[in-house]
Amino acid sequence: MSSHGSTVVGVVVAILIVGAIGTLGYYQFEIAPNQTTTSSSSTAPAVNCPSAQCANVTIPAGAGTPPSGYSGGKTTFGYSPDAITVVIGKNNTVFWTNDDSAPHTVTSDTAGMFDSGSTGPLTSQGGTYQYTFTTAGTYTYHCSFHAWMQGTVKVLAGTGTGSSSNSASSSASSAVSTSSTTTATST
Ligand SMILES: [Cu+2]
Repeated sequence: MSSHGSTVVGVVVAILIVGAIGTLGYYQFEIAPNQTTTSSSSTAPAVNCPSAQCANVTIPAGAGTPPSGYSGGKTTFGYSPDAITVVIGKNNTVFWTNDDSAPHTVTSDTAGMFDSGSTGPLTSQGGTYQYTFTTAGTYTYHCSFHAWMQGTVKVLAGTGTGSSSNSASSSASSAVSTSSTTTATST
């Protein structure tokens, strides 16, 4: 009677142990890999500025070599487009991408206003840099490595009053996150 009882207890304990191992195995092989995937994908997306909210400027391949016939001074070669016009509250974040193998910078001609830096993100192919202009005006910039590279950003004041432009910018920022998700998926 007592030996039969301890056999039953032993079987129950064995079932509990098998169940616990099975649960651990399920966790390691089914749940844990998903957590790994989640953490790696959160580091993956680079900053991508949606075209609807940004003005995009590309530094094309070959920009590090002077244009043919170059005889010094600044040219329209190196930033594409070299001159852009943006509107505050609409597309006043300018987003530069270096498609060239040579290092470049986006350096404001107004000292200290903005500068991607001589060791900054635009020194790598595929690197990006962005700056948001908040005051109307015309701003010129250059590449600190290549004398022929000169760009211009003309910033226009947005339309509407202060309070309505606030609501416009908050709806605009939700549009930013929506389309950056789209961009990350298509990349
Ligand atoms: Cu350059």
